Amino acid sequence: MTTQHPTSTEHASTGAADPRDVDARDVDARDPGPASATTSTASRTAPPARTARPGSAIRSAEVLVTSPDRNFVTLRITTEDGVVGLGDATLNGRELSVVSYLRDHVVPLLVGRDAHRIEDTWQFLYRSAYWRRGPVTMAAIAAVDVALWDIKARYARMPLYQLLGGASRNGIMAYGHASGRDLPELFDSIRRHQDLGFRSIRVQTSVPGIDAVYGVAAQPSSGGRYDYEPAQRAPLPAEEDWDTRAYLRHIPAVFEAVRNEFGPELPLLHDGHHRMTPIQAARLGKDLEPYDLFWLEDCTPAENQEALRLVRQHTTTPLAIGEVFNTVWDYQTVIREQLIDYVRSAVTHTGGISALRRILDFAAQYQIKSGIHGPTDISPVGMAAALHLDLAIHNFGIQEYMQHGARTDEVFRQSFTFTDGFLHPGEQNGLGVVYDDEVADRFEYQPAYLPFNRLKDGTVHDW
Ligand code: EZ4
Ligand code: CO
Repeated sequence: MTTQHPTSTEHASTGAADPRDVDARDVDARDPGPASATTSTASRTAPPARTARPGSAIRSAEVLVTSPDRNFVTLRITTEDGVVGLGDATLNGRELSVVSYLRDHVVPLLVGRDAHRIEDTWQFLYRSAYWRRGPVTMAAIAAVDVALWDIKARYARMPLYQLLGGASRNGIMAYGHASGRDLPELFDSIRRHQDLGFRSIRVQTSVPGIDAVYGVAAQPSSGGRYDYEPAQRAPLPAEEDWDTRAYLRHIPAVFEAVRNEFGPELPLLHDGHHRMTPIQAARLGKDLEPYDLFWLEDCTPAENQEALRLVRQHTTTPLAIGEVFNTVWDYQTVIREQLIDYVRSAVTHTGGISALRRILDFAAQYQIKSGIHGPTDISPVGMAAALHLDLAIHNFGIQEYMQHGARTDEVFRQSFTFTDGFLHPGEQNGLGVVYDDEVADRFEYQPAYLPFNRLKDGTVHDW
């Protein structure tokens, strides 16, 4: 798979300035205004969404695939004015499905539409497909939605968060991923994250009796990256092990040791990654109460929202869920019944900024806060979208932040900052991300899979 960007060379940029903003600066002069928009609409048979403002009509939509440190799928939309917007469409381990959904079924619908009509385009893509929801569909819609928000903010010559209502805070508290095979490695990892500036830390460890487990990074001694990247470039998925009883015995002691070492203040998080039954999750939540977790994430498989009722009855450990959810419907029971404390959806996997904002506004009525998903499989474009939303919403909780590799940062030139544990999307117009085709083209798509789990007797288990 190669990238598709026929106009890439004319957009190539080497300096810090974004050439798309130069395009945007002249927009007012070319904008024909409402009168000519009416004329234009009347003179054509196409629906109004396609023709209302000729300058902001979508000229091209390109699906870009690159694999600097891992695979990323990006949608780039360009208007007749030459204003460019980016959207992240990366679905870890299933990347090419979204490429096809976009290229074969969505791009032909976009060309000629008015880029300003974000809500109309969202509803059109959601409803006209007839087949609703699902990670592939919603990642594709998210990419369009985010690219159109990027474009609108570039036309407005504002950072995107200004269009979402402006800043509700000065900075975005981020948590990092510490892990270790044993306590000394784990403590070392937590200290390294503190040195990087993180003030909140997710803790994952190996479990005695389990050979390979989710969330434990390659350690510096083994020469690998210090944070955790689960997808592996290989023709087949890696097999990991699971034993819930061993896990439930081990984890509380780990958190006791971490609290003793790092004191009561440090916010600590943990990811159960959908592996427990409701009663097992209830027990873990209870056992972890003395260690005052910021949250316990994905304690049960997320398809059954009602499972959280049982967990909730038994524990005051705050619960976070939703990284594999796609729409507000996946949250209906857990939000309305106040079964969770944090919404984990990514902008990228849940229909974009428009849709996640709706979910978070619904959550706000129940004092439920955001905890937007931010692993390395969310591209810098998806992360930027999350940061603009984080800054603007009132019910912000925390933002997950796994730093991307240096090659990824070369492909996606970004404006965000990370200072003393707080992220900020920066003040560039739009999302503040520029896609460098020349660098991206050096890294071809490589098949990669997430691992899966088997129990000791060979049974496939939730990963
Ligand atoms: O396993 O993003 O909370 N973070 C996570 C991630 C997910 C990956 C899957 O693509 O659970 O590490
Ligand atoms: Co998770």
